Amino acid sequence: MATSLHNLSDYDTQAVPDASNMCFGIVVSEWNKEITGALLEGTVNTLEKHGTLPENIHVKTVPGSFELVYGAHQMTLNGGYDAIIILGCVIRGETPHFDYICQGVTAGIAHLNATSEIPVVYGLLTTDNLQQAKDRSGGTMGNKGDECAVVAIKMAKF
Ligand code: DLZ
Repeated sequence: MATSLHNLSDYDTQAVPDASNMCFGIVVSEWNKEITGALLEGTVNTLEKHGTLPENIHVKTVPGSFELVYGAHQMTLNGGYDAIIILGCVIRGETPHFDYICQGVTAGIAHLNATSEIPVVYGLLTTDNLQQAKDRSGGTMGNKGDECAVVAIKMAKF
């Protein structure tokens, strides 16, 4: 959880394994593209910062966050990845749709982690408004994409 006490881009670089021999799959949602594009940029930059080759970072897009589970599942079936990262942003609206999407994606990714051999990293921003999403995709709270990249590298090494 991003709080005023924790910046999503702050981490101990010494504690991150070398990622030069690792291969990652990223599934990114087109909904709230301004935000998910910034998440993707942070993720890719941080993976490369720790040695991952650009050709070993495979990015696929899906229409919305609800489709992230399907995309990640397909990547686990394809194999060849050390870890998979999903990136999405769901912003609360006036209907319960927000809750259904968040619950569906969260349960789906948890299920994949419990049943597949490849770790799937949860990069879903769930915010009350656009400003909170901006704050967490390269703004005042850092970038969730940086955090996801570090988690993916650590889980690949697990
Ligand atoms: C329909 C919908 C709504 C209302 N809001 C969002 C959102 O804030 N973020 C997001 O990633 N996707 C949203 N979607 C689209 C759903 O995730 C999904 O693509 C559609 O319900 C079709 O399955």
